[in-house]
Amino acid sequence: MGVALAASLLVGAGCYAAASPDGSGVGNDAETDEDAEPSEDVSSSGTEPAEDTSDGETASSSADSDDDDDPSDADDDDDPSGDEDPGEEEGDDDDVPDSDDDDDVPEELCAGPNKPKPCVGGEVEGYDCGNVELLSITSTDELGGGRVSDMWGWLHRDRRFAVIVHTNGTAFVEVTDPCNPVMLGMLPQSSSANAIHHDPKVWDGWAFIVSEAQGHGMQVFDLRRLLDVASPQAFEADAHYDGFGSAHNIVIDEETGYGFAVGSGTCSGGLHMLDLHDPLSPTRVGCFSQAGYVHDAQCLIYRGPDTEHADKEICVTFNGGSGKMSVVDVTDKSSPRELSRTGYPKAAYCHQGWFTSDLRYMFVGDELDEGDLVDRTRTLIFDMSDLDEPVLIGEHFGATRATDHNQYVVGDRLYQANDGLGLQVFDTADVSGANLTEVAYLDTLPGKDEGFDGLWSVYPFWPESEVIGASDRNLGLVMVRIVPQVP
Ligand SMILES: [Ca+2]
Ligand SMILES: [Ca+2]
Ligand SMILES: [Ca+2]
Ligand SMILES: [Ca+2]
Repeated sequence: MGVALAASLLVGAGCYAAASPDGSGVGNDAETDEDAEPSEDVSSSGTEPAEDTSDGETASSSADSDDDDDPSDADDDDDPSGDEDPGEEEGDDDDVPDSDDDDDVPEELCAGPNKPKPCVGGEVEGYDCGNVELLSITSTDELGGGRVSDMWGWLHRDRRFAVIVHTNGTAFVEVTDPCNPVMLGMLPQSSSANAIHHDPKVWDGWAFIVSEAQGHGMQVFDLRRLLDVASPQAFEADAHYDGFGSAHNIVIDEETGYGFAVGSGTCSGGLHMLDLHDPLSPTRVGCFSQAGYVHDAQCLIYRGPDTEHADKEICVTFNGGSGKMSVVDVTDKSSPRELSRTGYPKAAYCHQGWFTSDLRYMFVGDELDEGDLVDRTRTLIFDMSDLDEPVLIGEHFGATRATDHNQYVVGDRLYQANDGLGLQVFDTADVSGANLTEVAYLDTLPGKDEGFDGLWSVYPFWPESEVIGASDRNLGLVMVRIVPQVP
């Protein structure tokens, strides 16, 4: 079924489209599906990805810390962030030490029969590439669905899992051996309405899944159920929250355990705030509706340069068709305070964005500007040193008119899923000069860059952040390893 459904939905699947490009959250539910808007993900989690891209270590460290994911440790499992391990640097695992082989793949990365496929002469399996290895592709059929939208990840000790959503619901795939993924099962969506767009986030061993499907609400799934699955399962949700019907995204502050559904029919499409500490019974704790429809957001405890707001819980929201980004203090959920609302030239659809690791700068994508407003993929770069007055300091333009979609930061790397151009990884060392330097790429849509096909999102927050997952609308789950650059 996946296939047929997918095909039928294919067309306008951009993320944007539908949903109320005008910022009114209203449309969203309605449109939900098809073209519905913009998608994705935001999340907080990664937020803090402080470290650097490379360290394999984190993995272990985090692993131990959280073994069983208990509620308290919000971050350990999944998020990249917290732990920086001093010792580990970029170089270590991958590049430096191993002089042995040229592919630099630690043996343990892929113990199974399939091995990493190197990018040779700028190509791997027919896809243009640079500084990557293609580890695996799990097709939409294998995932049990049609067209894929977003994804997130989970780490349990040394085991890595992908939570990836498609037209039929959510698929869970173990990618501990990323060259030999294991499909564990599927959780069907909770609404019979069709929707291309679903959005999963993970916190503390639980997955929270929303959808543009009308009446979907939020599914809650205990990821620990995946730990001893012997064959693919047909799962049911552990709990369901019906305080809203459709929603475009669920954002989680992994440090605090608060969730923020956005683009729902409630709160004027703004932040529908949830206390997730009892995951089986999420509780609505507030609403931020002042800026109207919000497409995506990043929420975190703020430890950045604007000391006036130190240690406050801050959400930066990307407000879709209104073409603006808001900074909101949500520390008091019953009385959120909008600190600023900032526009930018040639705005069409303020889609998604992510802070640099030091919270000084913000990368923002506009999903619809590549129509008539700009002629190449644009990444807006804001100086956020004053949350009360962000300043646009520059724009980075890609080489083609590809539509940008989701982007995340880990360490000094910016990972972008740019639809028809696929995955692009940038070094952000000169972000203050508004310069991004591409260090790796994989074009998952050969022969075409424009439009709303190709890569929806990327998940770089597993501890070994050179091993990343990417969700491609047509291909499914794409596992990639970023390889060290040859100077
Ligand atoms: Ca999303
Ligand atoms: Ca754009
Ligand atoms: Ca300030
Ligand atoms: Ca392409």
